[in-house]
Amino acid sequence: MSRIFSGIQPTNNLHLGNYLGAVKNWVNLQKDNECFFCVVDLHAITVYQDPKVLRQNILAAAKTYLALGVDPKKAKIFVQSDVKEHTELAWILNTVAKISELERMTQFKDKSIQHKSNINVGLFDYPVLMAADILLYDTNLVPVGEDQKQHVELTRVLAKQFNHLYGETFVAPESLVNKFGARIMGLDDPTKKMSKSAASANNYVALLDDPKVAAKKIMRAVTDSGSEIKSGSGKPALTNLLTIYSLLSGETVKDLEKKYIGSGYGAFKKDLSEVVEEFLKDFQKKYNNISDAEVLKVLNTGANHMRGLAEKKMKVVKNKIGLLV
Ligand code: ATP
Ligand code: LTN
Repeated sequence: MSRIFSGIQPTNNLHLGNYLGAVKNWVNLQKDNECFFCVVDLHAITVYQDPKVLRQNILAAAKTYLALGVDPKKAKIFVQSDVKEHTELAWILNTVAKISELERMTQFKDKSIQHKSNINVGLFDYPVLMAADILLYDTNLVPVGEDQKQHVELTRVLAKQFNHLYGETFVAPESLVNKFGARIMGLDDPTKKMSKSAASANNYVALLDDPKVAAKKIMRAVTDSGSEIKSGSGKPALTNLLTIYSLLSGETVKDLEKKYIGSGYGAFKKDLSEVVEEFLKDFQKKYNNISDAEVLKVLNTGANHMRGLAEKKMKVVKNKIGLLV
């Protein structure tokens, strides 16, 4: 039994990439591990968020976790800003983190290009807050998509640097990245990852997209040259669509390739669009059945539990560095 921590930013509605790369894994892990799943709202504000929309997105993210199968009886679900120790520990870790290490972070470089007029200190410091999220709870494993591996690596480095300076305090965690589905690509550009903050809504299938609109997005998705339904190098678009199809249907990519021998892209995409449409309908039925009151109760219970753990850990940390406890 391991301690598991992960989180998603409430920057917009969650998309298929977030589900297939992250939450699907969480649902499996909650069975035999101690799991903490967070809505990381303080990370979200490193890019400007409209306050009214952010408030809705925080609840929507938590409802999405529930509707995708995260079970509050098995896992704790909470909002990052409800436990103030995350920011407190982030400050302390700032005194250990090297600017040169943060400058190497790919996400920072990408976001700095995307948000040229708002390259704020929070955007730069983002991985340190993420390290605090993870280290605060003696986390062993961090299930994330491929893009977050580098941040978990940095978390390990910070844990070790802190331990070296002040004595054994933090557990150095490891990332848990699925072999398959860890990097779902954009439907409009299979060379870039599917992202909530992509410029075009045709990049992603949001889990709250109208199922008919989502089906159309699949029909419109970019394909590769040629006409074979095959995955592999030189076929980034088909590899991506086959991955999505396989993960949603449970059929292997090999079986799907066999099934579509001799078919064109049109027939393949039509079937995939139906799989996606059905998945979204089923998800949205569950999502719409969850009231605000119900999700607030889950978040409240989660935050209370996490505060207990966080307060205890912060006492140890403060003591180690010579602060009065
Ligand atoms: P944003 O575009 O706002 O930066 P995002 O779409 O990248 O957001 P995050 O909140 O950063 O989503 O990521 C939440 C989780 O989903 C992380 O574990 C991340 O690795 C995973 N994830 C995000 N995008 C993908 C993707 N395209 N394929 C697989 N996993 C993904
Ligand atoms: N940076 C992550 C979100 C995140 C996270 C975490 C993930 C914040 N804190 C702790 C795992 C563990 C992202 O997906 N963009």
